[in-house]
Amino acid sequence: MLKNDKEKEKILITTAIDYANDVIHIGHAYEKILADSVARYYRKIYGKENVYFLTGTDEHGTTNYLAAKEENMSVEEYTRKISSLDRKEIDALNISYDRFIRTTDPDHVKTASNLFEKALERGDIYKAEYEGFYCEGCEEYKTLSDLDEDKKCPQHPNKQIRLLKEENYFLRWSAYENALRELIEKKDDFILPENKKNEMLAFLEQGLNDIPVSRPKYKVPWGISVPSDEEQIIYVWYDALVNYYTAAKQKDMWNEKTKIIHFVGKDILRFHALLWPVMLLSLELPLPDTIYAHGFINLKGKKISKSLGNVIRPSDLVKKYGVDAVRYYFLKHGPITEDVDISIKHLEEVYNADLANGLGNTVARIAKMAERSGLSFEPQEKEFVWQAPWSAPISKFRVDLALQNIWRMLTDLDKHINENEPWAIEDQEELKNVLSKEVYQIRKISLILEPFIPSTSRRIQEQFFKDRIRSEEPLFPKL
Ligand code: ME8
Repeated sequence: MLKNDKEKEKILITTAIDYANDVIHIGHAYEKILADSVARYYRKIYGKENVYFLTGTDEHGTTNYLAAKEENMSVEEYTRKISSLDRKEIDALNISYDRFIRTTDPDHVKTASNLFEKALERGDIYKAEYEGFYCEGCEEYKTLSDLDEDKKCPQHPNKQIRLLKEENYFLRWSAYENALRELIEKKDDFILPENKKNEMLAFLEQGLNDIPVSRPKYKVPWGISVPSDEEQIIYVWYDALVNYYTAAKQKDMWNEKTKIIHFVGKDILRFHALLWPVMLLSLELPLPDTIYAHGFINLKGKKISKSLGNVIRPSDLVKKYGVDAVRYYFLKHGPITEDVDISIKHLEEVYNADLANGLGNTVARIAKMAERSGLSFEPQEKEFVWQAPWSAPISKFRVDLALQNIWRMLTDLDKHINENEPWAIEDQEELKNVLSKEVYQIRKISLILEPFIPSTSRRIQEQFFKDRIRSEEPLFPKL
């Protein structure tokens, strides 16, 4: 067994929950595909019932409120609509979530207000006045050094920065500075990839000030009220982060027996690595095991955004190339560690090289030779080789490297075919011997492909796990 693969009984895998201000694009979708492949992989190791995979929508706060206003819709109606369109997008990608949580779900509203009240009772949340620069895009107060020369947020240059002076509830963030530093420095794999850890430590070096965790209702009318103070709304990040706990608690999965893994984009690592642990520490709740921060998908060097008009919806790609081609492309070439620039041209090149030629061609060759031989190939046990060298990189969530290993296995298989030339073997016993090895290997590969390209994996299994193997339609017709 590989290190770290089964040190706990259960596993909880989450993605960030997307703002319901607009339907998700392929950037958001990348995170879902990545987390989905990891969840599917771990279901094989831990058993289906011991893995819980959570995704959803983040529906409160100014971002969503203003988007609804712009569309002249009530915010309830608007966020319901976007949330359901998001869900269609991720369903198109065959994402096997166990729950799609909405922060407007009654159980979440209750949990978020309960946790807030508890922290208030314990004295880790207190009321005071605050003055500062607020970015409604980030839903966060900024210091002057966070802003660029003309006092705009570098992430949201189109949004106005507001100077706010208001009464808020504050979280005693500063009291946890040392605890956070120790956590980040000492806890193995707490922040991955490794280089992101230093970014968080550098942030801590600047020192932490207590931060507001509520906004006055007359300014932000859309959110969860502070139960003991109806004039205040819980800060959207405090509310949103609690979603993980809301869902996991119900399944008895927010505890020391469960390995908790959050997948997030690099822009929100800070909230997950520095704010969320403090919220949990202040309530004496268990901490996540890993926060994995991936990079950004860009198009022609530019951030994907509605205002730039370069948004691509996952479902449109799926319609054109098929779900597994889209999953494969992003898993193999997505921003797992650094930002990547993607293009339709590159997607099509990868499709032809790795899927039509690589996998598709090898499967077709073996099926054709097995059919022609007239021989029978008794199916092996569908026993999965999960903890083999090919899967080692998954313990650090490097699914791209795992796929590289699987494609190396395919190349070796092709080499085996070319070197043994089964089409030229006349001796039936020898032919059976050579082809059996190849059939065995493609069956094995079909099984290990399941977490990444589940529909294709199933198609190959249906074709090969029988005595008489037949040629079928190509898995990935050439473009
Ligand atoms: O941040 N490439 O929501 P969000 C890769 N609601 N990932 C991208 C991306 C891109 N081009 N664009 C966005 C929020 N993402 C909060 C999260 S969690 C408790 C609350 C990723 O809709 C982004 O990094 O702005 C984040 O992980 C996720 O999509 C949702 O972004």
